[in-house]
Amino acid sequence: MIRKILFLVLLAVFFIRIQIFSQQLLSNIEGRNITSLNGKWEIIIDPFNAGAGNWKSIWKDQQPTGKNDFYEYKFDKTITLNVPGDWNSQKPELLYYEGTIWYKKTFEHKKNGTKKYFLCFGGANYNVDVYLNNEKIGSHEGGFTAFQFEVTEKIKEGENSIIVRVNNQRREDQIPALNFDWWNYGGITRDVYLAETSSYYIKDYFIQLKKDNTSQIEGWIQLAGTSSPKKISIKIPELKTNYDAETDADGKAIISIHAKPILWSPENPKLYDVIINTETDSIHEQIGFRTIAVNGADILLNGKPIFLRGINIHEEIPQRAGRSYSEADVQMLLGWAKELGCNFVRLTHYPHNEHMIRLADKMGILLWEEIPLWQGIQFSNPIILNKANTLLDEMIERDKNRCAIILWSLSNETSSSESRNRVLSAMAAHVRALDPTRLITSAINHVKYEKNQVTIDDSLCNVLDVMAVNQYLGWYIAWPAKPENMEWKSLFNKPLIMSEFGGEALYGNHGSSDTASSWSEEFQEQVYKDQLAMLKKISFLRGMTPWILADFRSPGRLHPIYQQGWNRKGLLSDKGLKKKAWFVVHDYYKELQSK
Ligand code: GCB
Repeated sequence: MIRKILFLVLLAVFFIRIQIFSQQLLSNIEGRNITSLNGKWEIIIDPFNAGAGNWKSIWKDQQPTGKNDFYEYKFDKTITLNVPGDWNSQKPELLYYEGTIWYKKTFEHKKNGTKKYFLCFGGANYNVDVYLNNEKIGSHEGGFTAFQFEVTEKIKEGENSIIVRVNNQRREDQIPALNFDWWNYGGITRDVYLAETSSYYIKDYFIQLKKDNTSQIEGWIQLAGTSSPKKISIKIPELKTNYDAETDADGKAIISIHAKPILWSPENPKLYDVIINTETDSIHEQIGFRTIAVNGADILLNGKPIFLRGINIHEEIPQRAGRSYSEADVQMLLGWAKELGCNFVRLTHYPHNEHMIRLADKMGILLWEEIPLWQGIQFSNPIILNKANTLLDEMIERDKNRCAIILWSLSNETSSSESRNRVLSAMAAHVRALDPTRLITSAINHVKYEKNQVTIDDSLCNVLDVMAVNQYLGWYIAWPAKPENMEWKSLFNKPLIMSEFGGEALYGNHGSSDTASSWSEEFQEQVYKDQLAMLKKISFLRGMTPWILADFRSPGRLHPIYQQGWNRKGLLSDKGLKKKAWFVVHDYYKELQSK
């Protein structure tokens, strides 16, 4: 009996995994033939999820047909939300909303029988069901990764209707789980497109410098919709390369191109036009070439040691108190990072929208990208590893050709346990198999404090390339000794990034520099001065990302005067104004740059 139950559980897990893995994204959506479905979508707010049952069945979008017929729902052109965009910042009554909203959009379509069509969502938080012309075409779980559905058979000539059910309720078996320190923005938060491809098409590709070799470009091109060999070519005009290859029975071609590109770096973010052609399809990309590696405690960019002058950024525009989603939004966020003197950004705590990653490539800002595996995760639940690996797949599938990204991060602040170690080690192996060219990290917060000594001893570091520690000495933890007398040790000969440190201050609030409850700019400034006094002495420190660029909304921040639903650890206020601590970091980064 027990064996039978075990078998059924395994079978269920296997099928869920198959369902989750059926994704596989068409990469570089904006480089395709696309029609935007952004704009106003009609909505129905459904806090009890009543429209998902047989009784109301909102996805059927039924209209009364006789005198005795009626339906207790209706999409209406006067009740709309903008897509992309979170719902919380668009209507006051949705500020704290956690539940279901149904979205509807109609669009005209001219069908070409020789083409294939894909409905592509950049992201929607958190659980989503998608219906095209009243038929379900798929589901997706996870608030920060892209998903797509092929709709070639279901799309019609003339008017089509998309209905999407989005539900952002927090649950303990989700990633993130019940608690997290940011706003649970719901909705279709990123761009939506209809993409058109030829019958066989370039689905995906991975084009990078070979690890540790700056004159060999390697990778693969994956076609879909064909099982016979097809010719492909890759042109990089500036490098005068024109590489021809043929796909195998799985539609894959391995590429290896001898070339000597100018190497991409923050100082010279050189991108090359790359054009991939098949007989029926063509894709244009911009790719930068660089290597990234570690050697003992050093991080090597293009073979040379680098110090990462970083900052943490949430995907939020504080002045609008809403999710960032556009090119203009990310220009502001990365513009601030540049002004601060950064060459590196930690994209907390989830994959940000694709505009962000592409702009970082252009601006020369190195990136750390992570999945929202943030405290309180149910590691002992067998479903969690599948969900985490799926998020890693989706993140890496979308961003693997962006040279700005040097670090994939597995998690943030997890406590050591048998199940945590097993899950995170399996995730690390999964990432290495997907992308052997980049480094792996994870932000830990369990270090050993003994008087003036701090020891990094979390065994998770064994599977990482770069250690990362979040610590709040001077804020959540009182200084056990003078900051300049603190000594850091590590059981591992690896580079360290101080991935979080800081304290809170309300902009414009002035007071004591030695009393945390003053919430003053002076206190926060002192935390930064003390932290730098300590950080400068850590011999294996190779980067830092203070917490955080700007104040951000978080429902758990309850102080009625100083917080009002905002985490106030920003170097910038919720209006984008510079607090005193900004200048401490800014001046230190300037000093580092002049060395
Ligand atoms: C942390 C978390 C971050 C929080 C921050 C804080 O350790 O990683 O998500 O926002 O502390 O402000 O407490």
